Amino acid sequence: MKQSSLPELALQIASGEVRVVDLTHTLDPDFPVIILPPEFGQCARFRMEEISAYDQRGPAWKWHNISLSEHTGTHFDAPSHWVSGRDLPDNSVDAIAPEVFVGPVVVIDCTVQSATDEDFELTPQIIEEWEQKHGRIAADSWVLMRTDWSKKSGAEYLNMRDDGAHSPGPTPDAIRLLIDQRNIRGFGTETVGTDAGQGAHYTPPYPAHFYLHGAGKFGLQCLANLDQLPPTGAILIAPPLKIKDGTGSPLRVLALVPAATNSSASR
Ligand code: 23J
Ligand code: MN
Repeated sequence: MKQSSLPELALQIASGEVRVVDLTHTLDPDFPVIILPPEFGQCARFRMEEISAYDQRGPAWKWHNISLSEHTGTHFDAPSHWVSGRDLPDNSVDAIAPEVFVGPVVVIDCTVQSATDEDFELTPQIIEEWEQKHGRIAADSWVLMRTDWSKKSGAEYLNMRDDGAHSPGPTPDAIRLLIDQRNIRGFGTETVGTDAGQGAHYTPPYPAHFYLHGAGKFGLQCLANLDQLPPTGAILIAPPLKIKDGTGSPLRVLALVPAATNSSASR
């Protein structure tokens, strides 16, 4: 058996040869959460209250109680989140095998199109053009849709109008291609959902959620710093909290990036 190269990896991280990139937004009460049509239950924002701060409530310590939704901030979606995945085995965050929380990631850069089209859709054709440049997406990869949407804040992030949110996302056919033809591990975005802002209007509604989770695949939303990732060659580390029967979880998402490939990151 080949000798483990883990000691080498530790040295590469220490020397900066392999960079650790944080793809996570800070948990902050001001960070927007998804707003569903008013007839549905709603997602809670992050909240934090002080228990003590080196004072009479606790003279030598500071700590907080926090509350939030499974789907607040940068977060992971498990198959049990959607009705299509409700009967799959091991479909909640506490039951998923830990080895799938570490794996290869590719990034499809849609920043140019998303800058001028707030409803930009990732299509099968764009995926196939990306593959002509960067190679076929390997099975069990994470696929991230880069839009630079993470650089927006406040009302511009959700971009709500009378007819709902306007933000980029995949077409149903693009998601089906990634699942049926490429057998990806999951799909991630910089926006508040894996679906486009107008995703409720597709059949089925929210097709990325419907097809991904029905196939036992995962989602990542509200990612940041995708501009620091190469199109291929990075490793994603994305373990959700171990919430009993949890449908998702806020988490710290990290990427291991070989320094040599930094220059191939677009921009
Ligand atoms: C519930 C209903 C629709 C959507 C979502 C949640 C999410 O985006 C989510 O955070 O998983 S689109
Ligand atoms: Mn979610």
